[in-house]
Amino acid sequence: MPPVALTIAGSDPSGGAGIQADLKTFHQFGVYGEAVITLITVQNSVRFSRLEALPADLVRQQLEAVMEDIPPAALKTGALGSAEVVRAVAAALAGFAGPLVVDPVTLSTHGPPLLTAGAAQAMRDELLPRAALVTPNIPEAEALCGISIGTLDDVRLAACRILQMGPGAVLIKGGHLAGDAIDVLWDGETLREFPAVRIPTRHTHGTGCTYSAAITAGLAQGLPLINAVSRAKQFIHEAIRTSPGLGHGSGPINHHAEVL
Ligand code: PXL
Repeated sequence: MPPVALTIAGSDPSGGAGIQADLKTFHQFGVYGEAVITLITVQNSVRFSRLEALPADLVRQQLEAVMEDIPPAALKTGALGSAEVVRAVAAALAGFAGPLVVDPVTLSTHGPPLLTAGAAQAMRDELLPRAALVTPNIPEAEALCGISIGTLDDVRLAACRILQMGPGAVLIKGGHLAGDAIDVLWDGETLREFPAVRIPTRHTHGTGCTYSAAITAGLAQGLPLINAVSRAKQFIHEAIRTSPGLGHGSGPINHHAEVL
């Protein structure tokens, strides 16, 4: 039987981010993908014009249906939308023993917040403590720990602060800083840095979703966290480098990139 991974996230109809990116990434890694939808967006590579959060009980029922029949080996959360959905997900996951990757998505590149302020608090309180890994980008790390991040030293400090919120490990992605994209992984014992040469491109839509999905796929396959992150980092670099050039704005990355 194939390894199974689940994403709990929002829909991006343009296919670059959210549920669509997660499923394509699971598939590319040879993992059977499941998807619980939390919210629906109206967007493309140029505009983001609407966001509808689904009722929390609808999210909970989707999750229960998946869990009682084909429970995943690993799962990730993406955009959750409301505090009610965050709480419903946390409650429904109470009996889940596998690794949970939390992508603390708060903002899309353009458009409204994908998480309300109350939902951000609920995520910190109820989801982060049970996460094996949390994967903020720089603005998300700043929002989580209240530190303004301008240097790699700031990133390391923020990683320490975020780890104190209870996850097993934190991966802060450096793509929003100047220079090379250096990601910092801290698990309380070992600090690992994953550098990659910056690729000059506007086609980076869905990078965060795809990255955390690639890590989740690796965990579903039984890879140690550090190996799952390292392989996902290579994949995401290659996916950005070979973006298909679709769309009139910030287009998608290449979900068909080679998995090493
Ligand atoms: O990349 C963050 C993200 C997550 N989930 C959905 C999105 C986006 C960004 O656009 O649309 C549904």
